[in-house]
Amino acid sequence: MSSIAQDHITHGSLTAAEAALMEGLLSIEQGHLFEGWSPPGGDLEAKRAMLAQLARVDASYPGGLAAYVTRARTLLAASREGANPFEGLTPERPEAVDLSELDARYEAMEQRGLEAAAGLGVVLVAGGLGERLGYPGIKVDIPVEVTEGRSYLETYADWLVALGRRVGRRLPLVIMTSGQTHEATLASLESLWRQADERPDGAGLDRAQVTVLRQELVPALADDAARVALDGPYAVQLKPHGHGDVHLLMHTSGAAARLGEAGCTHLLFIQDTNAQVINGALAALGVSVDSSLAFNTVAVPRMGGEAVGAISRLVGADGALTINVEYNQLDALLRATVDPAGDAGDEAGRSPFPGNTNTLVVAMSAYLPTLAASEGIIAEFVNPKYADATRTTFKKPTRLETMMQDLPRLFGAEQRVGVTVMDRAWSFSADKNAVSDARAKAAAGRPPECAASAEAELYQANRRKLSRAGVQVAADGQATWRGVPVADGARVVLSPRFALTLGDVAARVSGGSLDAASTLVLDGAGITLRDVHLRGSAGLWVRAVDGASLRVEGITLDEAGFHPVALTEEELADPAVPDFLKIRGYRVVAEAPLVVELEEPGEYVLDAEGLRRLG
Ligand code: UGB
Repeated sequence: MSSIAQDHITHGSLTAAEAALMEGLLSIEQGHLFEGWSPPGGDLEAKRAMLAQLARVDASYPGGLAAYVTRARTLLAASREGANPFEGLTPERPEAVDLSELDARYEAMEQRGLEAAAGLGVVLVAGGLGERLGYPGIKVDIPVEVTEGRSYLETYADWLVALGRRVGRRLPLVIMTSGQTHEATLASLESLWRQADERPDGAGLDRAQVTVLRQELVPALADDAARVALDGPYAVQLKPHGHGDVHLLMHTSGAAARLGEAGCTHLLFIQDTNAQVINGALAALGVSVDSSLAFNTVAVPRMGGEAVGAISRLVGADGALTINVEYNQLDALLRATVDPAGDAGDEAGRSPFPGNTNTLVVAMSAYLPTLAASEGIIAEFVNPKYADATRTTFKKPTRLETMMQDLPRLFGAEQRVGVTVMDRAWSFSADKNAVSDARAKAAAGRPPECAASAEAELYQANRRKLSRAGVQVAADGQATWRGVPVADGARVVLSPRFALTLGDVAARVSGGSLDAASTLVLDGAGITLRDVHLRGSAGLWVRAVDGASLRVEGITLDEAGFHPVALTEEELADPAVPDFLKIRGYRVVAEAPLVVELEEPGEYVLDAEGLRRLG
């Protein structure tokens, strides 16, 4: 029993709750936390702050610090022994539904998803900071593209609102933040709600449909005995617990239960910087419904060695489990089982395993009982960096971590786990890397996953939608921004208000052509285009409130509309230039685009005679 702690407990300067917390900590061999304390009565404020920090963690973790430390000891013991979590399991390529082609089957799944969308809720994990991205703000605030400038959060909100209006139900959005992203995320939501209040058609995000859950940090562990790491004499070190916290919070906050009671049948889990998710989400939901999947991962072709999880079917003596094997574990697993070359991929560098995008469709019928049984603690793991071969001391403190995609580890055999493979640029193009890392990845033949590639692939996916609808779209070229090669072509922004499915695009656009340097922005449910030709760098920008129908037909534009301009070295070094431009290396300059903004419901036409109101 630590005498310093005991002196404080008996001294009487601490409250009963503080003394009880200390007793509890002593009972799980954490007395070292108080060895650096001054004698009772001194530094009372600092001591109370440390106890408050510990009390907050104790309250936010099911079973409190005792449960955390006990679990940590078990996991650290297994890790020290070098236990292989995949012992006895052999990875195989998983069965998957292949929706790589935007064909009739894809459209059927999309329609199936639309039919089920009234039961959909979206869960956005946005607690991560953009260390790798080197971006000063929160990632959801980054504009996905700089033609119209919608951010990731605005893009997700636009999609959810448009889908809700289509299916006649306000769809719920749950956002997980962390201490590092919470306040800024709330501020951005306030801005979205103000935008909604100003819209005459009410087509905006409503406060009532959003739940914000803030993930707490967990104690860092200094050594193999799971002693909590100190940060000076009066503070403990805390670290992120990982995005698997989303399940803990969905459970402990009651949000999952409330969504179930409100009629949610499926949850779509999405990451902070993957705007392409809205292209494939309905088709993925359709697959989940069509195949009665408890858990469905949207996956993409993966390159060997890529920092993307590999969806594998792990086969063992007592059955098989389709699960994500994280990129830092796959190589060892493959070498130990089926492939001495590890995660090298085939002669073209392709991995046999689909790549995890962390776009997950989870059926509430499986989710709710799993949360109840696990209290939301999903498959925690520990990954210490050992200081030496004894594997008892660490180079730096470690912590328990959990990943959202490990949920199926807790499923029973009756819960079907599936994978839906989609074309990569269509469904997944994240903004995760700073320009320097993106250049290196591109040079190594891997997706750069940066702001410029995310924007380029948003346009590319939209060009595909128009091309499928019969528009003559100039072939993709290539551009290079700050040394990162990206697809180049007409900059097309189709808001979710304009189209939610491939069928919507085909119903609203026919004929026409887009030159490679042209720009087209369509934002409104009542817009249709017929035989519209954009020549050269012409630009057409149409925004129409719900209730305003506009037929654009038989026009050819060849005025200089928009064009991208690379940032100069001076601009890249200029603090006045916004970071969201620097991380992509260019801005889009509007010269003389044809802009049509309809804020009054009614019937309009724009043709060779110009813009007219018909009714
Ligand atoms: N996130 C949180 O909300 N809280 C946290 O504590 C941590 C993260 P990263 P990661 O897309 O290619 C994932 O850091 O975890 C949010 C998959 O595991 O961007 O390294 C964060 O805000 C991997 O299999 O990615 O790798 C972000 O929205 C692969 O799919 C999300 O969680 C990889 O993503 C992901 O966090 C990928």
